Amino acid sequence: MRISKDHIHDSSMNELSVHKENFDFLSNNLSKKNVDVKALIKKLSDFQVAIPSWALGAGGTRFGRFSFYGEPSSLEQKLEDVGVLHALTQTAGAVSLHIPWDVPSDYKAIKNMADELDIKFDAVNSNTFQDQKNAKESYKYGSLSNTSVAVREQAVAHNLDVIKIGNQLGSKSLTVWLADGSSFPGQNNFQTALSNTEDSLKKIYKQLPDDWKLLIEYKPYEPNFYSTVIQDWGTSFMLANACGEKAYSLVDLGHHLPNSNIEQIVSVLMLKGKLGGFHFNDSKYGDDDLTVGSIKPYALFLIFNELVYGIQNNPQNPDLAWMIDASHNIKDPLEDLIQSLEAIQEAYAKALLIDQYELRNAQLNNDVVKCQELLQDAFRTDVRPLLESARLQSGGALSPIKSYRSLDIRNELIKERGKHNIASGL
Ligand code: LRH
Ligand code: MN
Ligand code: MN
Repeated sequence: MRISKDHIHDSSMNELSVHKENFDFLSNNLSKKNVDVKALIKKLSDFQVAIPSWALGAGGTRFGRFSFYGEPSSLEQKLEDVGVLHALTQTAGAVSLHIPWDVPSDYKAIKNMADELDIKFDAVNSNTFQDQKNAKESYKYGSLSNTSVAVREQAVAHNLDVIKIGNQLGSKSLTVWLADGSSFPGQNNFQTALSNTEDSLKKIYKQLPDDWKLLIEYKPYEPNFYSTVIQDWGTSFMLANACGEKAYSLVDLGHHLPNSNIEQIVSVLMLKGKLGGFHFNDSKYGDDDLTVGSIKPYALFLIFNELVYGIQNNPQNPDLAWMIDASHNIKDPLEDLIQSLEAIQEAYAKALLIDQYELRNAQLNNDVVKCQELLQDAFRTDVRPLLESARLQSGGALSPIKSYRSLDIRNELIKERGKHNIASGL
């Protein structure tokens, strides 16, 4: 499924004059506040977020999955879907693969296809939370932390395979998320589990190409409900330090206990030069993987405030791998991802509007009210005309959701791919 630039352009024509009015109004106001609107739009256009291959089909829970049909059933079709997202939004210029869910059969063909669609291969993800077909050892009681040497060796070998696969595609980082932990008190020796994990990670790290990063993702619980080996940013930070300078922490927004101050975690990790990647989603209770910005948009804005500050002030921290890690089963997955991309750009744009100089002064003067005013003034600004303009300038749609619907993309996909339903296997 390819959408032409002309089709996208035509689908945006209806609302062009309204956009122009809104844009002029906003950019006049911002210019009065000395905001460089052009530079801001350029930053928005440059900000690309990777789409996880696993979010393109209908997600779900262990209680059920509902399909929207026309879902991708091969890596090629997943790339096509990312191509659709990127063509409409101009902000989804990368894909993140999960191995072994997405092993390419023809590397050259896949790379060519990605090049044509202007899509890069972001971090590759290993999977030692499921047993693989014909695997000798089981991960039922853990992978890199397992008490069995044979299981640990198998899990290390899998991660090395993932690096090899990623290398052939041009990926530059490996994300490791472990489900390892225990479900009942006494089941595990915490110290042994952590030491085994550190040893295993070091073995993987040793084989990491020089220009790669190892991203260590943490999560407090699930699927284990009593303890998780890499439970929080501190553990991930400790392991990253133990591995070496190419190892970093990865923050997934849904992987925190309720009310955690994620923006502070982001800030501390950037100060220490150890924030390597980001998984965006939103949540009400746990790792809900809901659409970005659908529940706590102000928290997302505060996180972006720290990211913007860190990008500007922490040269010790490398460029970040941005990725969405959200999927649900009651929305068309492509519409869901468009909404997430929009929410990310919106929070980023608002954070860029914060007058950092004024904020710094207000902080130094302990002017608490002014500090809050500065943040909330930026947050309350309707920045959508800036996002629209960034998209239009790059050949994207004024309103990606409206264009997606008016171009009838889901039905086109169903026509091409049939009513094959990967959710139920029908
Ligand atoms: C774990 C996680 C991790 C996995 C993905 C499928 O909850 O966030 O990033 O790779 O979900
Ligand atoms: Mn994640
Ligand atoms: Mn998760």
